[in-house]
Amino acid sequence: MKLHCLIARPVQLMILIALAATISRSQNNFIVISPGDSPSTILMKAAAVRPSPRQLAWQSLEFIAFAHFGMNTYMDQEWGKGTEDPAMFNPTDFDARQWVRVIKDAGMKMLIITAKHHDGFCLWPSNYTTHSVARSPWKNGKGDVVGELSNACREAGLKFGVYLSPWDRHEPTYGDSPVYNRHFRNQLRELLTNYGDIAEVWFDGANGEGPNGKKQIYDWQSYYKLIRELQPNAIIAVMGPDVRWVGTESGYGRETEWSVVPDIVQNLGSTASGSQQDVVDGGFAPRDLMMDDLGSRPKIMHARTLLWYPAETDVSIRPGWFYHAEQDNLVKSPAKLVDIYCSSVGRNSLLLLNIPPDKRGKISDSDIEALRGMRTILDQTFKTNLAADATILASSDQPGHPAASVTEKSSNRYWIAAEGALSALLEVRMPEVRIFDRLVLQEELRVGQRIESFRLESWDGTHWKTVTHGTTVGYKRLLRFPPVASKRVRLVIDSSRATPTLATFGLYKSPPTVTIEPGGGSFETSTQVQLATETRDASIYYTLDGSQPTFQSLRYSGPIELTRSAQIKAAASYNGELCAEISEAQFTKCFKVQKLSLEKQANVKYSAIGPSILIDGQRGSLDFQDKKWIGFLGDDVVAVLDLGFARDIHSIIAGFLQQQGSWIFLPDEVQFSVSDDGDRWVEVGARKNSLSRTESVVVKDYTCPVKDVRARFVKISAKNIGVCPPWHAGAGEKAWLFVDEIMVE
Ligand code: FUL
Repeated sequence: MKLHCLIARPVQLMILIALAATISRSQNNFIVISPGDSPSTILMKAAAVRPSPRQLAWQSLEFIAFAHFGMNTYMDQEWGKGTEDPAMFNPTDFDARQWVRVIKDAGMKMLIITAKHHDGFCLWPSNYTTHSVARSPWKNGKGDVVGELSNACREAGLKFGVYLSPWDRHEPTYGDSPVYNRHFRNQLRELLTNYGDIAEVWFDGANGEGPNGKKQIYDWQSYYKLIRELQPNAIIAVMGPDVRWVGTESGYGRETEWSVVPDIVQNLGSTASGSQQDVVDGGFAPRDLMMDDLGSRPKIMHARTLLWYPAETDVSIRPGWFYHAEQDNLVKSPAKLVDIYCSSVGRNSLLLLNIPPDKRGKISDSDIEALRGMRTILDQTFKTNLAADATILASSDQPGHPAASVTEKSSNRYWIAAEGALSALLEVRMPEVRIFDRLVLQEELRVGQRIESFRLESWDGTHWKTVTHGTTVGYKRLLRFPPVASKRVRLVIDSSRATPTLATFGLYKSPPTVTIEPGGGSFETSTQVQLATETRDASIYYTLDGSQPTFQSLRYSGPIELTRSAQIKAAASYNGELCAEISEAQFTKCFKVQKLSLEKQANVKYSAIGPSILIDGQRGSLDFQDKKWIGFLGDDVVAVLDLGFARDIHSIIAGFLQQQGSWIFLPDEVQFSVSDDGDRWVEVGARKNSLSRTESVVVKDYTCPVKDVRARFVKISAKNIGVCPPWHAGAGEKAWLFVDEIMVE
């Protein structure tokens, strides 16, 4: 038995190596699994699937922009009906170059415009419909958004792509399948012939007609054929064969993301075995793309075909895909955008970030500011690879592929372990102890995706300690961890589908952030707050009024004594630069509340941790889902606070939220009463709402100053508007009332 094993192993290895050599010569972005293939053959076949040249070029763009702009921008809606009057489309200050500047400055490499969304309104003067810019007052019907954008992109060296919605709620032929397919191809042809190079065609899967609506059978194959004929380098994304939707619109990709996935295309097996054509163009029909895992071992073992089908993560910088002034306060923060970047680009996916221009036809200031902040944090973090000058040792390598390749900046080389190795080790020796908290790895995709699990270890003088670990790497893997100080680290590749390769190894340090201690809360008379950074030679600048810290702000020199409510924002300054990541904490001066009771309980969906959230000193943000708000559907809020004993009261404050897009409205009126015994109440004031119900998202405090009032109990009664107003999408339905925080000073 033993002997058999000893003999069999090298023989098996040789067979596998021979097989690997045959497979690796195949340059296909798909491979057929034969019924008798063993698990190791299947793994090797998976590792041999390569991106097509257009997929490879697309992947290296990393970060690209989406712009949802069109009739919906002017109608203030997300999905138009197709009956909108073209006269509504009228940008007052359309500026394609401004879009391109903003997108380029943010580090994005392509712009994809919604040339036609579901409402059918075309942003170019299509010859096949009257529902377009040609019928709008903008530039007297002579304007062409697609034209101006494609020119501006070309001028600035940015790639250009188009979103053309197959679902068209305006086009009368929609539902008459062959006729509409012809119409759709005609429009596609216009876009693909009149606007220079098109790098990506984005087909969306939405079809909201419902069971009783028009049933249109899309002739996808004919669309793909036309694209390949007219723009052979264009990527066909989402409802297309080159790139798949990551499966969520949150901006967060999978921890384990394989670009090689099985059987996601119907009829692929038969198409592949019967021809040498570009198999992914045949019989395409995506299946469930929302699963947690699409391509790991258990998923590929029973596949008929494996293909290169990488993920694209689309997400909007705002809650909506289109611009709504109401959402100007809800733009994702720089830190959130960085988190999204690390969880998409950093998880083997491409990030497609939507920045919807406003009614002027320009990207709004709030979005520009968020993008700038994000770019600064990314630049400050990834400026210097701390392993760039390290000595790299590998468990093995191959001629022409030394370990040192992984830190070479502008070389095409990559490291590859010895033929047949399925695990490997890279040791990185830096000239001195360095502090790092980010790891960046890249596989060499020209030879496929192979690594299945890895870990980073650091040498603490006596032991190797695990710093972080992961599964897939692919195009890029970015991992964040608490700062580590060491001069020796090693990357242990525990498992790989074929000989491990690596094109990039990078260690980075994110700019220092400030910790605020305590992290916020309420206090009665005064409180002390301490600020610190993990880097000793960084200084700290801060503000107390919620404004952005600058070099002109207060410089931290010791504990801050607060005697008034404050919103602290702080940033570290390091190497002469102010770090873009801002820390913040809220401190509220108010009496300690012994007990708070609500006359009517909150709606179960928005009851947070319970009524005590209303007096925890932490204010609800502009995000109604932040678990700090308490929500009431159709009901009023009546809250009674027991201060424990009689206090001299100067003011009573209650905060409310308005976000009418989510059916949340400010109360019309809030009444404030006090009592000595919790039984007999005296009203001490009332505040009416002065803001319009159409007003954008706001948090509003209803403040009631009082004089010569001494009491133990305080009551706040806020009136829900009852039902959504007649002009609102939810007209006549129950309205929400959201409250947080209640403070008595
Ligand atoms: C979805 C569409 O319905 C949205 O409006 C948006 O265009 C998004 C990117 O795709 O399916």
